[in-house]
Amino acid sequence: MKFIDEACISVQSGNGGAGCVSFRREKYIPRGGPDGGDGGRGGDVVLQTTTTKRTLYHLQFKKLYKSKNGGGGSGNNRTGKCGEPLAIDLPLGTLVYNVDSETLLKDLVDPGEVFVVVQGGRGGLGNARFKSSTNRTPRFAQPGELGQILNLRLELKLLADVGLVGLPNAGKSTLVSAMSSARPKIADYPFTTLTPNLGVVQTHRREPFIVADIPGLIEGAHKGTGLGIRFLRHVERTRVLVHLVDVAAVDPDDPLKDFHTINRELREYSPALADKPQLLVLNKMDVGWAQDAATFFTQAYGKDDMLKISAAGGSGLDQLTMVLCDLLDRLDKEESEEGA
Ligand SMILES: Nc1nc2c(ncn2[C@@H]2O[C@H](COP(=O)(O)OP(=O)(O)OP(=O)(O)O)[C@@H](O)[C@H]2O)c(=O)[nH]1
Ligand SMILES: [Mg+2]
Repeated sequence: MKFIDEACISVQSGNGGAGCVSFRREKYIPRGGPDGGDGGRGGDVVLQTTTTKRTLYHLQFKKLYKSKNGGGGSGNNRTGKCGEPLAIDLPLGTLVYNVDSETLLKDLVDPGEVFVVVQGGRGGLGNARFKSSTNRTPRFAQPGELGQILNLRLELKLLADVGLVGLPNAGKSTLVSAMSSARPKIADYPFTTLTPNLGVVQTHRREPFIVADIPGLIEGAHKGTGLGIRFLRHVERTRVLVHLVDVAAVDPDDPLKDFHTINRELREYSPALADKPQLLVLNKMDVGWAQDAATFFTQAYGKDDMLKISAAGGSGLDQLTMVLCDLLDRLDKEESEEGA
């Protein structure tokens, strides 16, 4: 299935049903008075989150989503039927914008969240409601209120705890597949990953956390080179970035080149993204010249606060998981203290 993270749709709520003009007609009850019932309410259009959808692909085929109109009132004071609401399923992390006013209407982040995006029109009042001492036989009723139309732009920003960034081929997908049960495509060429993948990491230390693997970034990504920019927004909401550096590709003459390229692209895209807590991880420590390359890197970097792993060989992964757990625990604590 295609990974679609933007969709434009229109939603229209149902019209309210018309109120009814009717008079009670029964044998032996002459001039029984007005008994026209009210119209039923039109159906709402609701947006609801579901964990079974991961993209906005299912919204590509239809543009207008309309709920049912309310039924008209009828004699004997019968109220019309309410129009059925229409529910649209959306993945977690969907932002809902009003296209015309360019305002954010809702950010759907919780599982099972329900948002009434347009309310159905109210039903019109039947003539029984207009009976008064001065008008005992009202011959009019209200029409139903019309439903509303809204043009929406839906934008998906994945919700993950950890975002993986790095050059193409750094081993991001290998790492996600080693840490979680996700099985993204892995291959020895750049741009293997074309769309983001999420993996759930199970640990005994804390509740599971989610890692997002996005396509590799290259120089000029913020200007649209490569694929990365389209997907950077999917790590915008992560709490921690893991910056994966391919140690096998470290250039002895300029060991920090790749590292700086990625950080520059992050900053150009969004300073907030660049300022996120970042964990530096050297990958492919199993290759022959990895130790030397790592030494070049550390010397140029000036400190040794990084992890060294082999995503393919499995070494250092337990430690990486532990460090991420600690970091997420710390952020949880900080957030709860700020909220208190
Ligand atoms: N020797 C070695 N090779 C690795 C390691 N991790 C990944 N690779 C290899 O590096 C290549 C690229 O791995 P991917 O996981 O596809 O890299 P990626 O960062 O997801 O690449 P893109 O999706 O193109 O951005 C594959 O051939 C992997 O087998 C490692 O720890 N050691
Ligand atoms: Mg990949």
